[in-house]
Amino acid sequence: MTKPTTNNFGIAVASDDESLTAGIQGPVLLHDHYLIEKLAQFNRERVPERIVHAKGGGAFGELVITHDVSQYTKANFLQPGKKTESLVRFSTVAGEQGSPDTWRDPRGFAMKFYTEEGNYDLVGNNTPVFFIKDAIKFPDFIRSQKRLPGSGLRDHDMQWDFWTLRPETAHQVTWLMGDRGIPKTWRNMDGFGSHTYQWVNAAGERFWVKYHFKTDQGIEFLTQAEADTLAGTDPDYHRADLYNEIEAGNFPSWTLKVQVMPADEAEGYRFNPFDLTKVWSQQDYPLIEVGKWTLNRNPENFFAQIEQASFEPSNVVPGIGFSPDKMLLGRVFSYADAHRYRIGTNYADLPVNAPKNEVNSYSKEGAMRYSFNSPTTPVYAPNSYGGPHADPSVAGDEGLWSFDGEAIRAGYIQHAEDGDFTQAGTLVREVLDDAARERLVGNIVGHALGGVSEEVLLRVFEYWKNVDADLGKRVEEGVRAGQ
Ligand code: HDE
Repeated sequence: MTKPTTNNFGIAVASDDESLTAGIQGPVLLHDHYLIEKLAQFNRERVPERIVHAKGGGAFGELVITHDVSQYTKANFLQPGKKTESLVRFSTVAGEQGSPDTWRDPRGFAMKFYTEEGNYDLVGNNTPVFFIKDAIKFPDFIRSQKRLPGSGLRDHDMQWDFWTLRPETAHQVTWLMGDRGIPKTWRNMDGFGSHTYQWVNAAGERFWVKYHFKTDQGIEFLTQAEADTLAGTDPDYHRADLYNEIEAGNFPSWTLKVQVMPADEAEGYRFNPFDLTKVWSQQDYPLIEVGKWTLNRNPENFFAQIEQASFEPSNVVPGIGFSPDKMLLGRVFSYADAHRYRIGTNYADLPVNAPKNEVNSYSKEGAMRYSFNSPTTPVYAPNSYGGPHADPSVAGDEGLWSFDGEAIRAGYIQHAEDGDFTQAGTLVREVLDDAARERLVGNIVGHALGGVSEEVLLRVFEYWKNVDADLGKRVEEGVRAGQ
């Protein structure tokens, strides 16, 4: 026999099948408060979906530091031998919650590390770069990738209109239209912090750093045709794969590596190291191995632990800091703002979001607040009654850098080899093999034939010729042949 059903307040209920009526087929009675509780609760089961990255899935795991990077960072959880519990959420970007996992899109790769110094969130993607380089463009960019205001339909013309009017998108669009645009599973893709972050060691020396999570399962992708089929037959294909593999005890893992640039090398580097549309050549800054990150536990409840999970680039711990990357600095505001709106003021209280170490915050009250300090802890600082005090000797400085103080709206400083198309061209000519280039052309042609106007098409051909003359020529020939 199972336990007796109760209402939300532990009171046993008589039926889950019959509403209370005045006699058979009589009026339903208002004081059937359990009927009302069920219907009212049902109406309120959703929180607003994420405005981007709405469709996803995730799991818990562990980061183990296998190499010594203490010369670069004092972050406690990055010291040799440290083990830290972790949460990840993988996602697509533009699709809504019910959209297929296998649409062509970058994949979100949002990681949370429950460190002894507070939660460290590294909220990246499966590509090392991004479409734009200033947060002010983000709403425009995302709207161009979603739906037309009139019909509510997605529109390739709108996507290419935006991309071809903002040439800095070329590097990311090359990644997007290539094999990395549709990973075979979330286990078969790399993860990147994407931005340049700052590491600070115990001596206060500063380094710029790029994170790489190299999949130990190998990079594998779906062709456009395979992905289109799965979008219809198994729209939750990626979510199911991760869940089932972990259930079966096949724990996926990634090797964490970093590129490290001493702070004083940034100014002279051939690319602006803070421009999110650019990578650092691994010839210039080789990958340094740091640790092993393994996913080994599924969520017990998808809504409580994945839908309500909150990740924020503002969560940095001592030894880690920000950088002049304007996209990162915009995100440092935006994510906590999104969580306060989407989940609620006290979202950090939810078990999946709460740190494992002690919270000595002066935050209090607000909707659904249930954690609180001792009755004698003052609710203000400074105070004379033993309340917590801010202590710079244990706090990190979140990354400092030198700059001139004039307020200005300007782009990035142009370095020797900076250019909107240079790294995309390098990717096409030096990284992709013939077969991958062939698939890239096919994916671009297929997408461009999806209703893009002639005026925009002419810019699309120019855009790809700027990336690589031969590629652009093949794209134009392919589109013209398909019209
Ligand atoms: Fe996001 N992004 N983003 N983003 N992003 C969100 O936060 C935002 C950007 C990324 O699984 C939102 O909780 C701004 C880059 C991931 O819960 C929102 C800018 C990268 C996730 C938001 C960017 C990302 C998000 C939407 C331009 C890769 C899902 C709901 C400055 C490096 C995290 C939410 C999860 C989610 C803002 C650009 C990755 C709106 C303002 C670049 C993986 O706050």
